Amino acid sequence: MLLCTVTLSFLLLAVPSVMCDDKDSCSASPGIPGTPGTHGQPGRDGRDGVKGDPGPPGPMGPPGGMPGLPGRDGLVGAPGCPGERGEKGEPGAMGPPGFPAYMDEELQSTLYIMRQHIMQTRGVLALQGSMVEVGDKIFSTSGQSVIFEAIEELCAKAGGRVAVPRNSDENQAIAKIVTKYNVYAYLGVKEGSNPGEFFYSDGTHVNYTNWYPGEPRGRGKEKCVEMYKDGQWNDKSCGQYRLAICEF
Ligand code: MMA
Ligand code: CA
Repeated sequence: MLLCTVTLSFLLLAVPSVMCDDKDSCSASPGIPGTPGTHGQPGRDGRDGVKGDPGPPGPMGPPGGMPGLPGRDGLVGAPGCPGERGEKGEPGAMGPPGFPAYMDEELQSTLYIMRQHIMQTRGVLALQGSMVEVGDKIFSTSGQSVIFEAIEELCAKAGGRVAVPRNSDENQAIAKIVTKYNVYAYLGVKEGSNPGEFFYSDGTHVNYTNWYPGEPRGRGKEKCVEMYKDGQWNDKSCGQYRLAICEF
């Protein structure tokens, strides 16, 4: 539009400069170019350009703004240590009444089989001579000869204690094993701090003894007790190898 206006103004100004003097031809001299026209009106706005890239993030806002929303839950942690054992609960309510034991056929047959198995095992051990029964007690040996402490450990592991006679029947039963194995055995008694005073492993004072004449004469230097083959006792140092006999 601006270009159009300029061209038109130039043509109008050029007309007076044409020279003509009655001849067939006219000679003309170029006119003086006119002054440029005034600027036209500004054109219309062009079409919208393509959308630009997003700008960089803005500066951090001033402190004291609203806190953001809480983040997502983290991963599940490792399990913690077990807690302390709680107190024992109240006993439960009594169950419904059952059969009397003598009418319970299944229970009766289980008892019959168990009794049979116990009798068989007893027979095997008694035949080997490694076990002797006296009243409610059973004395038994592993056949090993070891120091006193090892016998204590061995018997405890088996669920028993070092054999110790509480009466002459029990003394005879242990003597039987000592004779059969032909090795003296340590008994489950030990001397206390007062020489000549002997105690059972539960700390009570001995109330049956069968000392060899003149024993104990270790005067506090022989803390353990051994049994000879005839069943008599002698106080002895604890580090000897003696037959391990336990009681159950
Ligand atoms: C050994 C030892 C003692 C015991 C005497 C008996 C020499 O020591 O076995 O315990 O009293 O023999 O003579
Ligand atoms: Ca002695």
